Amino acid sequence: MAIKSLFTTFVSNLTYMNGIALITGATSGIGRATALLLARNEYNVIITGRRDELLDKLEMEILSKSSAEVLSLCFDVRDRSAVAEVVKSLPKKWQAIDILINNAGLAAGFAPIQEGNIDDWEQMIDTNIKGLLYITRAISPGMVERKTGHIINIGSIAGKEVYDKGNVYCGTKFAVDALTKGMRIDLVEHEIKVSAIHPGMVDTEFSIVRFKGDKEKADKVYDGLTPLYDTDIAEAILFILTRPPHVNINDMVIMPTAQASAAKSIRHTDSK
Ligand code: NDP
Ligand code: 8X3
Repeated sequence: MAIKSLFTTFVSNLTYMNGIALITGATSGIGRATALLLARNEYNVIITGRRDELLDKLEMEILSKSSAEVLSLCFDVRDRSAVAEVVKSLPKKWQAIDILINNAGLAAGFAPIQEGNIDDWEQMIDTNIKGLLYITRAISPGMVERKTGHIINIGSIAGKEVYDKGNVYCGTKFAVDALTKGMRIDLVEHEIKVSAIHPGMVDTEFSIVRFKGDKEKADKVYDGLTPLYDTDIAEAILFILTRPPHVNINDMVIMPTAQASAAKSIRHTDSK
């Protein structure tokens, strides 16, 4: 652990561990798996999301499976004043956030541009781009002040390649890719690392959300292939976080072996 981080942990009065990680979108999927893995690897975790009961459940699970300390914060990343207020009102011992995992996000709908639902577009833009910015704007000044920090943005293969009917979701993830590069340029002089992970298909609640609860449509996305699991991405996050101080992983694209690109995957059909 870097001396700087040791100091941060000492002044924050939290039990000495690897630092404090705030994970947005920890109630499900990649965020949830990441919170559990980081807690098991001696990070204290701040878990966030809109579903209070799932935060409570995860908090209990973390406490039962690790010696990490946990703080649950229930808020909507789209609510600019709520984000600012939540960060401003952090209990003293949780204020020195070392790691920010910008994970909260979603795809809503799957339609060609001429038929797209504008409310869906706004939800994706407000969550995936503006929400990520609100959180980053609230937390990065503390990192700058302490001259330490690591921000990991969860982009997507949809931020590297545009696919059929992906339009606005892809647009938001291309924005995450650009913002990651911009943040890294702005924060390098403050010794803050900025990384991004761009996964292909991961079997989470993502497709159920995209298809608005239609489980049959959601299941079809992963039919006949082995997708990534949330733990695969959590492990990559831990790998990125545990590189030595002089190494930063700028960008990581992680795909299921069966998915060569956003649009090309191989599927095995049941011959029976
Ligand atoms: P899940 O739907 O399982 O998890 C999404 C998380 O985001 C939930 O915890 C949800 O919490 C949170 N979230 C969504 N909207 C908001 C909001 N307005 N305010 C606060 N939290 C919010 O999906 P994944 O785990 O797959 O998604 C995580 C990230 O990974 C997303 O950014 C997604 O775009 C990206 N990704 C996913 C891929 C996949 O195939 N699954 C592939 C590539 C990238 P709650 O509902 O409680 O608010
Ligand atoms: C999620 C992966 O390919 O459905 O970001 O866009 S994909």
